[in-house]
Amino acid sequence: MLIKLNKRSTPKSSEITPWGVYQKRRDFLKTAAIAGSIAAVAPSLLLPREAKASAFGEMVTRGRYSTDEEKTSFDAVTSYNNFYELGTGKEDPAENADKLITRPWTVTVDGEVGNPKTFGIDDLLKRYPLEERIYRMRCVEAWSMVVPWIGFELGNLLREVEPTGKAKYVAFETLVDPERMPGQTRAVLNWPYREGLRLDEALHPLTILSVGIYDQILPGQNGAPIRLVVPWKYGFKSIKSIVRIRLTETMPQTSWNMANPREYGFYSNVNPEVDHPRWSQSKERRIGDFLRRKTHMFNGYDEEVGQLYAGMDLSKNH
Ligand SMILES: Nc1nc2c(c(=O)[nH]1)N[C@H]1C(S)=C(S)[C@@H](COP(=O)(O)O)O[C@H]1N2
Ligand SMILES: [Mo]
Repeated sequence: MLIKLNKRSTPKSSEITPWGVYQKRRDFLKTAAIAGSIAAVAPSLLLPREAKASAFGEMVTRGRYSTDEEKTSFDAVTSYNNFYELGTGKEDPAENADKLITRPWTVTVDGEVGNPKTFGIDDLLKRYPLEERIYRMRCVEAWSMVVPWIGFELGNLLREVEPTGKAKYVAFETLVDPERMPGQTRAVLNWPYREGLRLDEALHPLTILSVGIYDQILPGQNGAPIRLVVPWKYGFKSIKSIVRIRLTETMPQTSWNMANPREYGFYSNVNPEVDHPRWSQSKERRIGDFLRRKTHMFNGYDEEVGQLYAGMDLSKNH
């Protein structure tokens, strides 16, 4: 069986049809691939190696950069969340996730690009190669998780819209719709939730747009239908339920920086040496563990991303 959906992430009826259609398309592609092999094309060239079954069909490959650390349980990843649009408590997002209807859904990519586009979500789900990336994630609140994301490199999407020579940053926005996002009836943050990256950070191959976890479509509480994942930055940079991506010449505003610039900077790289004004960042508690562990520079991804910040004072650019 290809579609294994946990009860928590069971899609609304509005999602079942597109997924059913999508699944049939995948099955068709597989059949076509096998037919192709009869016409003397090696099947290994058509089907990815290490492909595994998931809600996405057998098209997801184990990506590079995955950690082999023990994964945080599906239950913990989907029941202990920060997602203020669905409530400020850790258990609110799972409770309110059924309100977040994700069809129809579009993502507009515009700004300093030669080829601005609006993508339908079902197109985006099959447009680029999907990979499983098992990443360490660390929240500024000093807890961490290891999450098997399914997604694709943000760079694939950005290259397709052809950034102009002026593009230096990428700004992201979450949906605004108090009916689907009941937390937006309160002004706890300035909606829409906004985040931003420098263009070179956005183009780094570690930076992905995620559409699933644990072989399943992304549950609402984790940012359905599509969210950013930037594993060397504090969790809040990984913006959920994205509807707009805009390339800009100047540094974009971000929700947490607007709310409290002293506590949250634009870069927000995981850095055990630069404490949050109200607490230390040198240690973290992995969800499920009892004892705290050391926090590593750039969340342990320093070899991959350290160069991006050569010559920058990271206590000023925190
Ligand atoms: N739109 C939106 N994105 C968001 C948030 C939010 O409140 N709204 N919270 C952030 C924070 S603080 C964290 S730690 C991560 C949590 O992601 P997870 O629930 O999938 O672990 O989402 C981030 N993305
Ligand atoms: Mo966070």
